[in-house]
Amino acid sequence: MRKMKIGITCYPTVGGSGVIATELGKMLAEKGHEVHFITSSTPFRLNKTYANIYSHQVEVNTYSVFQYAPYDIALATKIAEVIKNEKLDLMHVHYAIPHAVCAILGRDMAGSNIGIVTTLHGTDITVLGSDSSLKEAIRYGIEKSDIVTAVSDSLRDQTYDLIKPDKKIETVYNFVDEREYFPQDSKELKAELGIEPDQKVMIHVSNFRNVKRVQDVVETFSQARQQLDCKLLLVGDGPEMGRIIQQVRDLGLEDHVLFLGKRDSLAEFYNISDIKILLSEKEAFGLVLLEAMACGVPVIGSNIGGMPEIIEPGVNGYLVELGDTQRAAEYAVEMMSDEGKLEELREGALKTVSDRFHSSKILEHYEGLYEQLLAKD
Ligand code: GMT
Repeated sequence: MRKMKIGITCYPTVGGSGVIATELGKMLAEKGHEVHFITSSTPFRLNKTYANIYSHQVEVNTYSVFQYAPYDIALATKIAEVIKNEKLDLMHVHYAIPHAVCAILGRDMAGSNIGIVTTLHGTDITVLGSDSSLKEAIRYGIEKSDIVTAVSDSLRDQTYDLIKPDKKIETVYNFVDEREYFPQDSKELKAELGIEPDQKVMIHVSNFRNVKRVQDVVETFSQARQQLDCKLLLVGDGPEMGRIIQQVRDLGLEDHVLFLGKRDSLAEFYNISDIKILLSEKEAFGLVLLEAMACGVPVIGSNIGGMPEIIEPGVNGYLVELGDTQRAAEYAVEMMSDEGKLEELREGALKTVSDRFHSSKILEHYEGLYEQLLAKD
């Protein structure tokens, strides 16, 4: 395979799309490609120096003549500069707006004809796609990209429904770095957190946005605890946190719920957990499900978005209808009280990751798409 010069633009802050973009860039660089991140700040997972990776930061100046700082224009200008100076072969942008639109403008400014790959991650379609002031820009970003991918069939179909683009959209699933997410013994961490060695643990990881319905997770845990002694780890932070703290107090669960805040390294928390729970009302894929499964943790998810494409009921976890906390609690108790079944589900979770979502497979898929673009030249 020929070595390519690839520009990547994503939101660099914590969030699934930024994680996927950064991990993809790191793995491409390991395979010998030259990767140029063009972002507003260094992506948070790019926390050390890597061979073949370069970071270009977008500077946005504020002038009194502007009511709003022109970030999108500054990004497009930076993309143009990097395309020309570094002689990029292609751009891979994450999110239709603003990133695809900025890449199209940047390519034009540079007088270049390099290919643009756009990956849709979810919020850019399921939330922004319903906003009439943005819909046309999203459609433009999709239609003017050379290749468009979505992180699940569900997101692909939702994009066709909501945006109606005249463009083929290909599904390329999320992946994890299996060298970071794998089953390992974390007994010491369990003790440090004051959890008894044989006490069962449920984990939820999210950005505590309304769509994550963390209140359903707490409600499920509360019902499960009536039948089985267990703890709940809540990892992450976000707008709903105050409401969740109050709910935990109201249910008298303060001693059983551990608020762990935002964490960079999640593998050790998955490795002290028995089940993972994600009851969102919108979830294009659910990267955190894959992270948990890669550590051998089976999952309970809601039957929406991309989750049914990952969760095989009875094999690697269970699906419940949106808001059905009673069923979720029944599954949680069933899973945590039957060691034999839990072991089977653990094996199923690990097998799912290696058979269907292995990073090498996803990476090859993206590289194949890049090759298609270059072959057009
Ligand atoms: O889940 C979030 O709120 C963050 C969001 C993002 O844009 O970073 O995650 C989206 O992209 C992830 C990576 O492709 C997916 O695994 C998440 O399911 C998706 N989130 C939603 O669709 C809500």
